[in-house]
Amino acid sequence: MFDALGDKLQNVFKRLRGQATLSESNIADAMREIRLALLAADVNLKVVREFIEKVRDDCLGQEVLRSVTPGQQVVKIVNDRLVELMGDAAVALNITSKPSVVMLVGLHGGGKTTSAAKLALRLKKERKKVMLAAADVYRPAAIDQLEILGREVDVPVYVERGNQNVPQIAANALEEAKYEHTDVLIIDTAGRLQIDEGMVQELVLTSQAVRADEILLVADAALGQEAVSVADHFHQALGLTGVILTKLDGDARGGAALSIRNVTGCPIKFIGIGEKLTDLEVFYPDRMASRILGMGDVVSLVEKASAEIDEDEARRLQKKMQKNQFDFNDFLAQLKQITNLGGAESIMKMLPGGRDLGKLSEQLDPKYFSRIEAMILSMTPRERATPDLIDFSRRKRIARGSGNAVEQVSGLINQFNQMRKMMRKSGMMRNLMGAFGGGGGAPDLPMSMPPGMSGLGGIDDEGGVSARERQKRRRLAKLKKQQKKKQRRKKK
Ligand SMILES: Nc1nc2c(ncn2[C@@H]2O[C@H](COP(=O)(O)OP(=O)(O)O)[C@@H](O)[C@H]2O)c(=O)[nH]1
Ligand SMILES: [Mg+2]
Repeated sequence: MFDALGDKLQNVFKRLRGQATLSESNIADAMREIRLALLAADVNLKVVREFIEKVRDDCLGQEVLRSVTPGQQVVKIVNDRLVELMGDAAVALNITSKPSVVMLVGLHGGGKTTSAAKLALRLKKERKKVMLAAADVYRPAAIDQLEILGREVDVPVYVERGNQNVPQIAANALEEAKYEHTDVLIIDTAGRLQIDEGMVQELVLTSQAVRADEILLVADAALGQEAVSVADHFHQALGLTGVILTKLDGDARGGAALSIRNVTGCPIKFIGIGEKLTDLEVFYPDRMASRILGMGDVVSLVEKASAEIDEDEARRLQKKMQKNQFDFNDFLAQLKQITNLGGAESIMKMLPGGRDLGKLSEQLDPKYFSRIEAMILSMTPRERATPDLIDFSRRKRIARGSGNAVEQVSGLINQFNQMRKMMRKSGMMRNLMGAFGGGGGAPDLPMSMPPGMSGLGGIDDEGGVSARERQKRRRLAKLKKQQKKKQRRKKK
C-alpha cells in the first residue's frame, strides 16, 4: 500500500536527518522532492500545492530551525499535515436510528457488493442485527452474488426477483427490516460503467424512499484522480455521507486516499484492503499517515489481533508452553490464527520496518503455510499430541500422506523442537496475545509463529533487523538453496 510514495518520502527524510542544521535552501530541496513524490502518487494538483505550502511554512518556523533534531521535526510536520489532509479523525458511521439505512453507491466493479457483505460482517461483530438488500436488479447474477455473500457472513438478504422498481424494493426491504427488528439495513445498488442521469435519478429516489442515514460511495482506489472526480460527481448529485475506498491493497500510489477528503469534503469512512470479507478497516487518518511514512501501524495491528484472537485459548496455550506441552495441535491452531489475521506477510507489513520483512516472506515458498498444515494434518492424533513419537518410519508415512519429501517433514519436526526448547528457555513464552497485549513499543514477534517465521522480536527499535533476524535469514536462504538443489537432482 502506497509503497512508492512511502519510499520516496523516507529518502527525503533520510537526507534531512543527515544534515546538522536546516536551512532555507535544504528545506526548499526537500519540498521539491516531496512535491514530486506526491504528484507521482497521483495526488490532486491543488491539494499538493496547498500541502507543500503548509509544510514549508511549518518547517521554516523558528522552533524547527533551532531544534537539535531538525530532520525528525520535519518527519513530524509532514506526518501531522498528512493526517490533517485526510481529515484528522476517523468519522463513525451514523447508525443511531433503528433501523438505520446504509446505501452503497458507485460505479460498476468498485466493490459495492463485496463491501456490503464486509460491512455486514463488521456490524454483526459489533452485535448489531443486520440485513442486506439487493437493489442491483438489472443483472440476476448480482442478486445471486449478494445472496451467496449473505450466507457466508450469516446475514439475511432481502430480494425481490422480477421486480425492477428499485425505490419500491428498497422501501419494502425497510419494512421487512423494521418487522425483523433490524439495527442496520445495508442496500447494495447497481453501478454503471459511467455516471449517467438515469442511474443518479434512481439513486436519488431510492435514498428518499428509505430516508437513508448513510449514502456511501464505494470507489476503487486504483482509479486515482478518476475516483476523486467520481466522488465529486456523486456528492453533488446525492449528497454523500462518506466514502468506502476499496482495493487499497493493490494501490501503490495513494492519490485517491490523499485527495478525496480535501477535494470533496466527504470523509473516507472505511477502506477495503483485500478480497476477504474481513478485509475492511475503519479509516484512521493518523494510522494511514504513519503507514505511508513507513512508521508502521502497530495500533491497528494490535486492534486486529485482539479482535481475532480468543483470549481463553491464548491463555491455555501460554500454560502449555510453560509446561513444555505445546504440541502439533496447538501449533496448527496458531497457524490458523495467523491465517485469520491475513497471513504473516500482511502482519509483518504493518510493523515498523515490516516492508523489509515483507520481502523476506516473499522469499519463502508462498505455499509455506498450507504445506506445513498438510504435514500436520497427515499426522495421527497421537502423533500430533506427542511429537516425540514421530520416528523415521512415521516421518516417511507423513511425507507420503502430505505429498512432501521426508526431509521436509524432518525439517518441520526439528524446527518445531527447537521452537519448543526456545519457548521453555527464553522465559519469553509469549503467545500472540501476550506479544500484542504487552503494551508499549514494537511488539515482539509471537514466539509461537511457525518455524522460520518466529521472532517478530527480530526487529530492533530502529525498525531495522537484528543479528538474530539476519542469522535466520541466512539460514533460510541456505535451506532454500539446498531444497532447490535437491529438486534439481530429483528432476534428473
Ligand atoms: N483486492 C481487493 N479486491 C476487492 C476489494 N473490494 C472488492 N474487490 C473485488 O472487486 C471485484 C468487484 O467487486 P464487487 O463487489 O462485485 O463490485 P460492484 O460491482 O461494485 O458490486 C470483486 O472481484 C471483488 O472481490 C478490495 O478491497 N481489495
Ligand atoms: Mg455489485
